[in-house]
Amino acid sequence: MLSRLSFNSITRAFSQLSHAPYHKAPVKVAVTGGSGQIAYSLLLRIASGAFLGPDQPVDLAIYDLPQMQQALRGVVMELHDCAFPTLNSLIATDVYGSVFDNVDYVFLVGAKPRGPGMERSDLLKQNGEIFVEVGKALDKYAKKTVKIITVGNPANTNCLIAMANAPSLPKENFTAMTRLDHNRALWQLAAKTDARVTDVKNLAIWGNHSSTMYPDITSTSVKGKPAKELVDHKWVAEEFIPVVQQRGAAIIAARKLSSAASAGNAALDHMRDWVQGTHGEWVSMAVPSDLYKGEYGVPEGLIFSYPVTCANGGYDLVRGLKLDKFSEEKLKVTTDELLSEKKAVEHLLKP
Ligand code: NAX
Repeated sequence: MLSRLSFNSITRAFSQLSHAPYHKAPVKVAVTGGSGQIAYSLLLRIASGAFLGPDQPVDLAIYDLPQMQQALRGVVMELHDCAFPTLNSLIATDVYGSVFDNVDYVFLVGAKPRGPGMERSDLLKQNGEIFVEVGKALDKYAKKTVKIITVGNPANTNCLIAMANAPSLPKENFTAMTRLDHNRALWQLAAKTDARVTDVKNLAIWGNHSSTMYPDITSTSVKGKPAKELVDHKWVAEEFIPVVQQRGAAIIAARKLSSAASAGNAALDHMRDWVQGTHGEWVSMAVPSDLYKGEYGVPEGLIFSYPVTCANGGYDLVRGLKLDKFSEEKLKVTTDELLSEKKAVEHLLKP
C-alpha cells in the first residue's frame, strides 16, 4: 500500500510522455519536507533531469506531514504539468515507509523552523526527534547503498541522529549540507578578485552549518594565484568570513523568507557531485568524522564539514593541509559548538 491518503498521487509519465530511448533502469529519489519552499525548487530540478542527467528516469517519492498533504497535492499537480520525460513515477505521502522503500538517494529537507522565542536547544530537541524517526525508517527500508543529504537544520546534528538510528547502513552514506556556504564563499571571493567562480579552486568550509562555520581560503587559488596574495587578511577576517557566516540572515532580512532556490541548488550540487565526481576539484561536505580518525584535530563522533573530492560514487577527505593558528582557532570554535549540540541530543543517539 503506498499511502492511506486518498489523494496521494502516482503518475507513470515515463511510458506516456517519453520519446527518448531510455536504456537505464529508473532510480528512486526521495525528498522530505515536500511542500516547503526549498523542496519547491529542488523537486522540479530532480524531476527534470538536472540531478542525474537527461537519460536517467527517476521514481520520485515525496514526504510531508499529514497536515501538509493538501499543499503537497498542488506540488504534485505542478510536477505533472511539467511533463518531464525523465519523471518515471511519482508518489506523495505522509508514510516514511513508502517514501524510503528501496530508495537510492534521499534529500532530508523537512524540519521544523525555529519559531519566535524558541531556543536553539528547543529546536535541537524537536527536530532531533524527527530525525530519530527518519533514521529508523531509512534503516528499515532504504537500499544499503543509499546516499543521503541532510538539509533541515540543525543539519549536522540532525544527520548525526539519523545515522545513529540507522545502524545497518554504512556511516559514509550520511552527509549534511554545507555546499550552500561553499557556493556563497566562492561567489564572494570571485567578486572580490574580479574573477569567475570557475577560476576559484581549493576553497573549504569547515565544521558546522551555522554561524560558527569556517570558510577557509588558506589553500585557495584564483586564476592560479594564491588567494592570500590577492586579498588582505583584514578583508578575510572582517568581511569575507562574517558575510558568508551571516548570509542566511541577510537573505531573511531582505526577502522576509529564508534562502530557498540557492539552498535547493546547493543540495543538488552536493548530490550530483557525490554521484558523478568532482574530477579533482574540492567541494565541501559535512560527513562523519569517524571516517577520518581525528584528522585535523576533529574528534570522532561528529558530522563535520571538510574539503573533499568525489570520485567513483564516493567522497574522500583532502588530506595533508597545513592549518595556521587562525584556522586552528576557527576550527576549535565550530568543533566545540558541534560537541555541545551532540551533548544536548545524546539521548537520541542510541538506536
Ligand atoms: P519550510 O518551512 O518552507 O518547509 C519545511 C518543511 O518541513 C515543510 O514542508 C514542513 O511541513 C516540513 N516539516 C515540518 N515539521 C516536520 C516534521 N516534524 N517532520 C517532517 N517534516 C516536517 O522550510 P524550507 O525553507 O524548505 O527549509 C527546510 C529546512 O532547511 C529548514 O530546517 C531550514 O532551516 C533548512 N536550511 C538548511 C540549509 C543548509 O545549508 N543546510 C540552508 C537553507 C535552509 O535554511
